[in-house]
Amino acid sequence: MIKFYYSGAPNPMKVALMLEETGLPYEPVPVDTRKGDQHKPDYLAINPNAKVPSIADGDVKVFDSSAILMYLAEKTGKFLPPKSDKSRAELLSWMFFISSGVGPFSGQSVHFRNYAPEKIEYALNRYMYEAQRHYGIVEARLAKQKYMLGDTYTIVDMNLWGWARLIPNALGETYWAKFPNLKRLIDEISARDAAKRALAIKEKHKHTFKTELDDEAKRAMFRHMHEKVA
Ligand SMILES: N[C@@H](CCC(=O)N[C@@H](CS)C(=O)NCC(=O)O)C(=O)O
Repeated sequence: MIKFYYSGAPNPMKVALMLEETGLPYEPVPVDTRKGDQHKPDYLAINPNAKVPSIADGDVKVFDSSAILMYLAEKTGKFLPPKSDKSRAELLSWMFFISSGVGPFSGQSVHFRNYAPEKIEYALNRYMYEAQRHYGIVEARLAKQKYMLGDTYTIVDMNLWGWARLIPNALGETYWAKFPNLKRLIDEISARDAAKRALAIKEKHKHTFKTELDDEAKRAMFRHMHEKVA
């Protein structure tokens, strides 16, 4: 059975959605990143990057959410576009666009808005601008078609759902108004039974995660605060 190393954060939740959509049997294993579980040697053997999510499928280990989505889609043959060079090129382009753009810029935007000890105007504007620019590109695409790759719901939509459903947190409450087509897609995905089950894994398995962002949590997740390298 697939072991799914997770927390309730955006990147693990898109993999939870895919696992639930495929119906593959899996065992969720909590990784409490606020307690530093991600740095334990046993976990680093699965994900040397010390982040969630990752999966172990027998002796196959996969880390990074987009890689896991691709792995599960190829394993099951589900939630992929129709087979053609053109579709595969679109799939790869949008998967990488999300993992190298949407995810990191949204994450940094949240970090500088909510967690940075000082409010640095330049960083706030830079990350907010880039996050919005990326969502704007997605919005223009979704104004013309139902899903990211056309008429079919695929892993690209799931990949987007991970971060985009948190737009009010990443960009501010008012920003949904700017991206009505993206909101339409995210609402549609959130209403799916698989998405509801994904977001309820914690409760279903009675897993608890630390919620306080105290010194232990900051040491585990924001290691740069304690190590000056620049
Ligand atoms: N590129 C990675 C990023 C993973 C990532 O940043 N995960 C966050 C949760 S969304 C995490 O593990 N945070 C804890 C930490 O940074 O220590 C992916 O897409 O899986």
